[in-house]
Amino acid sequence: TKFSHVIIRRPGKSLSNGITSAPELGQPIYERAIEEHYDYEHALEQCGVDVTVLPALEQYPDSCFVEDPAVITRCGAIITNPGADSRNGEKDEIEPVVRRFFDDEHVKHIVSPGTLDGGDVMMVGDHFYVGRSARTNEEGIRQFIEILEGWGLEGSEVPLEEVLHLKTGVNYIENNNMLVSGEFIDKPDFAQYNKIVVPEEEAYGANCIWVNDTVIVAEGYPTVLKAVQDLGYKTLVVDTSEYRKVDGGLSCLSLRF
Ligand code: CIR
Repeated sequence: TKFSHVIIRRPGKSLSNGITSAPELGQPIYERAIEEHYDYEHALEQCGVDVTVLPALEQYPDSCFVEDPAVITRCGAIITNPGADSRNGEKDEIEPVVRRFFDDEHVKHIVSPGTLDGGDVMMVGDHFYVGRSARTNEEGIRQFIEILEGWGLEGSEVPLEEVLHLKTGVNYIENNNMLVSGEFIDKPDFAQYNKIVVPEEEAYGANCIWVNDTVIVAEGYPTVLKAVQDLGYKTLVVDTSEYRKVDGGLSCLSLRF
């Protein structure tokens, strides 16, 4: 795997009204969120990818989390049908952007009653693990796997019990290495990988991204950072604490392909 493109979208002031499971963390502060977003952009640039920056969409508070309305594979793109009502319209905003990179034949859709959020999809080579969550349903997964198989790729379902999205708790950083936390530590689906177990108090830090042999790690998760460095990766650290307040992290903030 090597990525050449990344798509990100600036947060809007409405980010403070994003969906959250952790209101006790307070609302994101726009000025800080923008600063963090610039830092994220610059980290990506250091990984040798071409970064497309989209403008904020105030009508969709969670729209900076571009990972959810689309999944991009090496064979084509899938526009999802996001499972949260307030986010569903984001699919129509991302589609024209995705079409800059793929022709008609290579853009497919998840359609109702199927729902799916890209945050529930984890790519491991040509295999895609798909979390069945509050956002992603059985029919969405069925359609998704059917599209993958049409391209010679494959997928499998992973039922979720605790976390919002699959990648909230498990992330693949290539070379057979997988960061696992909470409910994913003992899941048989991931037994074959070299698992890096993330301690409970650093669970948020499990959401790292691999971008061309550099792993970007969230700031403030020293055990995760050291474990990734000990595996021999180059690392970059980015503060995503404003996004954490609305359940967002490093992977949600970009589409990488
Ligand atoms: C949401 O609840 O949809 C947003 N507040 C956070 C989305 C995070 N996205 C992701 O994990 N892929």
